[in-house]
Amino acid sequence: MTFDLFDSLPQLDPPHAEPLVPGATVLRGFARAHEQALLAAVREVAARAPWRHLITPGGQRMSVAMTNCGRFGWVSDASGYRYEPADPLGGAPWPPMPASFLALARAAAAEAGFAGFSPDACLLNRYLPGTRLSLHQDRDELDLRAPIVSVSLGLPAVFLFGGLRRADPCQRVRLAHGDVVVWGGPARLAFHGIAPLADGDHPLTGRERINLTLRKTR
Ligand code: MD3
Ligand code: FE
Repeated sequence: MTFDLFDSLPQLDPPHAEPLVPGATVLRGFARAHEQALLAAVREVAARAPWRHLITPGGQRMSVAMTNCGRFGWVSDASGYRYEPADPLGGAPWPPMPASFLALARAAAAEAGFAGFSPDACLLNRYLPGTRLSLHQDRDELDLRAPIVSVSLGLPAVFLFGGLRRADPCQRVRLAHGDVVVWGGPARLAFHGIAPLADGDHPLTGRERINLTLRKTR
């Protein structure tokens, strides 16, 4: 008879890489070993730079709640989208990048073929049941050769992944707790979004999904 650790955890696959499209790699379960440290760091960031619903330049309140850490943070308001060194709520610098975020992002990027990734910003997104993120491109960073590393925590989501034109067809990819995705090369400017979050109850986050995106903004 054979027995290993995973036999006792039937719902968990061992971490493994799945190529998605050229330039994009899903590292299933890559963050699972660090879930407690990552979630504790998320709470520390949000204690200093609270979750908020940004307003798009077109005047819409975003359904996803956001905050940032690192040297720069992504903000949106009536004057547009940009990276700022300070939190517009209060004017203090964004909280420092937690060591756990940086180490995970660097390891994931290297695993996907982007050695030397050096993010200077992390956008944190919080989804509750029903929250969505409509199709968009991430193009506010100056160095588009650097990848973006995304970390999914808590409730699972359906990620929509299209092409370089908004009208291109979308693949639907399930992103679950602990999944890390590295988006670089030809995938870096692809349109993407998140379908409305289904209700659920995650053992570590309850009715929330948290996504971290680590970025090199300049
Ligand atoms: C593909 N976040 O913060 S992460 C975002 O789950 C964002 O919160 C989603 O899109 C989320 O901008 C998706 C996956 C992701 C992040 C950045 C990308 C995919 C990407 C940049 C380029 C291409
Ligand atoms: Fe995005």
